[in-house]
Amino acid sequence: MNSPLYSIRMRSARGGHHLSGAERLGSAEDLEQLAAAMVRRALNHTRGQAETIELSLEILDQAQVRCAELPDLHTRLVSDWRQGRQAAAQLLRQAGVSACAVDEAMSAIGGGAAPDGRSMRGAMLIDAASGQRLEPDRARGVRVSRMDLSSSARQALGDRLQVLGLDNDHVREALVLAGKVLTAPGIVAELCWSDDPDYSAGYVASPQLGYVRFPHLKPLGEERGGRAFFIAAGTPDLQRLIDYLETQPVLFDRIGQLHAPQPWGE
Ligand code: WAQ
Ligand code: MG
Repeated sequence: MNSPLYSIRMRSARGGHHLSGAERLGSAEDLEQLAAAMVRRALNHTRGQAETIELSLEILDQAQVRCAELPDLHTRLVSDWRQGRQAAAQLLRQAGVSACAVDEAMSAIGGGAAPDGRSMRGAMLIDAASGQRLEPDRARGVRVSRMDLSSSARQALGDRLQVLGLDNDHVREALVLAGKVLTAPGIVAELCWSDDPDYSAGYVASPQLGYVRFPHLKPLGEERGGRAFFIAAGTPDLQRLIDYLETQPVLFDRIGQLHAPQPWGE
């Protein structure tokens, strides 16, 4: 019998504004180390040193934990963020997102999707056909949590990412988050780029395309980033989708294929 899993979540803020967050799963003996790493991270963040750090830990109902496989990872090389956004838009269209929904997502993330013009704490939900924003709270958005890699999958992923020069927190965490989003009912695709000023990469993910990263989706130094989850038109129960994204525990115990970078347009 495996030892019970806990969810551990962190959010940090400075001057009343969200700085960073993190979410992991671990057994009781992992929790001290995970908490210490989260605190260290909040105090050494490129967006500033945290003034408040909230940690929340809770045991999960083991029967609820769903096991899953990570999406395949691709890197498409683009020369700058403008070409990156064009390429990302093209993939989103291919995944079934309408042109107006793509435009809505790109301009919202690029301009700061929260009402104060900053980054949101979580993700937007966007109707993939109409482009309408559906998340109930435009500052908070929807925070995906309660997902992680099993220890053997973490090891395997680290080994494979290292070969590609991609073994960093951004890639690991984004792949796991996108992986959980793709298991949710009614998700057509996801678009993301980081809100960290020193990290310009982002990705498009969809059930057919997998996780497709672009080294540039924004200029370096830019702090506006975010996420958009595109929802199939007419998804009947939005609240059920939000509950799934926020609370359903998902443990990735298998990794997908990790492909070497390829120039966009080939
Ligand atoms: N749930 C929903 N939205 C989130 C979450 C979450 N758990 N965490 C962050 N966000 C949203 C929020 O609006 C942030 O401003 C935005 O995403 C970016 O978060 O392959 O580092 O943690 O090289 O800065 C993607 C590319 C990196 C990785 C993404 O995101 C790669 C990244 P960040
Ligand atoms: Mg960030």
